[in-house]
Amino acid sequence: MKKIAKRFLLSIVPKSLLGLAIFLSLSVRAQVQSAQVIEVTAKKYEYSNSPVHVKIGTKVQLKVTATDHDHGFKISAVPDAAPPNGANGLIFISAHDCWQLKKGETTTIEFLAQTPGTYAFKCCHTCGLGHKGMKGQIIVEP
Ligand SMILES: [Cu+2]
Repeated sequence: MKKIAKRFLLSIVPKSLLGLAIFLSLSVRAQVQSAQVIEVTAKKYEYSNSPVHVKIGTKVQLKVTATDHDHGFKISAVPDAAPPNGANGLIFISAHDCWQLKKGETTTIEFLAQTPGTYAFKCCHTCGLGHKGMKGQIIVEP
């Protein structure tokens, strides 16, 4: 009786592991496919495509390219007018205080748009007279 049970287990375990592996690879692929790619260029003293509109729950790949000069990208993870202790509404894969945008290079910034609201971003690399006014917004729609 025990032998049969053991044989049964041996025959079924590898199949279920294989099934799990296939399931995991499919779900990882689905997640990669569902990311929305948004291209933004940065130049003195503006960001193209601003305000950027995304739907709640979207995984976003922001591809930011500085075209004329080095620039930077600093974004608030909490929406405008949120309480100071409010939870992050943008969930970053890899959070940075300031992404450095090298002229001619594309920087990919990935996040999940979890909470509706307006998220301000700005240049954080001194780039000239209009630097302080170099701003944009991401609007997460419900
Ligand atoms: Cu700047």
